[in-house]
Amino acid sequence: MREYITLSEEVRIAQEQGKPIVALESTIISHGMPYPQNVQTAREVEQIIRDLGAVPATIAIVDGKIKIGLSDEELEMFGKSSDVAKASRRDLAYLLAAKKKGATTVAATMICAELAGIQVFVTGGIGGVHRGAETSMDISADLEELAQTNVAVVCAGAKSILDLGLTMEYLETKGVPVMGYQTEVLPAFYTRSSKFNVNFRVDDVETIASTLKTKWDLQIKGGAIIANPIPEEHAMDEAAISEVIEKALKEAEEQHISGKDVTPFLLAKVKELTGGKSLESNIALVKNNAVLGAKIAVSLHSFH
Ligand code: PSU
Ligand code: MN
Repeated sequence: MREYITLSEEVRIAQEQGKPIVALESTIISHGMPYPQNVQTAREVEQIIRDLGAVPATIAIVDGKIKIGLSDEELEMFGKSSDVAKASRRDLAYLLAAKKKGATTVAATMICAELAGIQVFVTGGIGGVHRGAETSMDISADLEELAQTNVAVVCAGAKSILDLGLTMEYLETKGVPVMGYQTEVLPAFYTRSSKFNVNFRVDDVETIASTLKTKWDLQIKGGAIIANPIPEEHAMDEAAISEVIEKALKEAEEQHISGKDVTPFLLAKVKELTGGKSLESNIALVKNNAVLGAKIAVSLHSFH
């Protein structure tokens, strides 16, 4: 196992000293935001985590290794390169064996984090059940991963490019708890609310951490979602974002986009149609999630 994993110096020392570590994904850098904002955001998110007493570990596939913690040069490379594959569960083994570059999705980052003994992972939004999945069968591997891999995912909910109701049903079937941080309703990434409720409203970090500890103590396998609404001042107008998403979905259908290209296509369209506003929101919500994730990691760590 160890032969496939390379820890950065910072992460290696953190593990030796028994410090709390927070995993971060790389698809958000390579496929989620434009350069240079992607690299700048990645660095700022890492610093937020350090300032709160945890250690960041951005995860990616390079040179036949799972890198847990990226150097400045690697971050820059992932932010700039156009030849980085989107790496989900099914892609990991091949990308490692073929020594190709891979930016890990939520599913793949969870796998790698668990291998490295990291329990908390911060991102923007998760994949889910796509609209029309009853015929397309397009359901993100992120959901199945949440069902089986013991990593908590802090996110701002899921974008309404997905069917949020079906996504919640799927998570319920798989026994994945969705906790809302200081909210009863499932946030929808760019907006603070949706038509759906979370399973549990939790107002304090300690209860989130002790819920995770209890779940894993009981060996109830799988992760958990901690849904953290975007800060009010950065939220987008609900009607405006819905219109953009409808347009993006229509274009995806017209162009017969399928498979792993669906999510990146929709994300790129939404960005194109909203201009800078959605990028600004995206950056703000990831930073907000980093604050919460670092606090959860520190709290969870205090039980050890
Ligand atoms: N949703 C977002 N931003 C993202 C993604 C999803 O709002 O960057 C990325 C994440 O890496 C997620 C992946 O794990 O897309 C899901 O892709 P798919 O639907 O193909 O599983
Ligand atoms: Mn898909």
